[in-house]
Amino acid sequence: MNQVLVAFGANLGQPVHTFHSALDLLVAQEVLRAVLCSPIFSTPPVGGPTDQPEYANAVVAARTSCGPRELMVRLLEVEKTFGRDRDREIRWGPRRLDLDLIAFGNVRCSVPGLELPHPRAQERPFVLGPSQTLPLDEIPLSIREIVRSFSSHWPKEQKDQEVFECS
Ligand code: PH2
Ligand code: MG
Ligand code: MG
Repeated sequence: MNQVLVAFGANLGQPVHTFHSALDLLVAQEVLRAVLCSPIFSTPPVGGPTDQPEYANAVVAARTSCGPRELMVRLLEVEKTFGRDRDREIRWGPRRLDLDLIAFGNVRCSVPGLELPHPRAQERPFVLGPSQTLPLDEIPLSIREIVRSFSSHWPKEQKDQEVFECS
């Protein structure tokens, strides 16, 4: 079983409801097991149009028997199931569900369609802040040190933006 970290993001529709339903589906499909969820936070948009709504963001640490590429494919399918339409959206613009594979065990790779750990994770407070709420030994090794050393930079005002406790 591989240890993985998946980031959830959304700022259209009902993000909290979408996160719960998408996670339920991934567990029902046995794509993710033994899941641990961060709280869901409300975060200001980073990049993209400045007038887009705030995002809901959370991370899930889990185990998977999928390989990295299969897991990516399964995440993309679930994004689609919950109304993501990549043909009609703009880069870093509003979306119904974004599921980013942040890290997969100790895997480091950079090939088209698969970069691990996620190349922008280390500059994204909306990924590292929620990750820092989980036990460090549940965070995949390839990103653990980045999550650990980020703890002091997660702004207090964003910590206070917790919108829903995941159960
Ligand atoms: N995702 C992006 C671009 N900007 N900003 C926030 N706050 N949260 C996100 O999930 C997010 C973003 C591209 O995937
Ligand atoms: Mg993303
Ligand atoms: Mg994405």
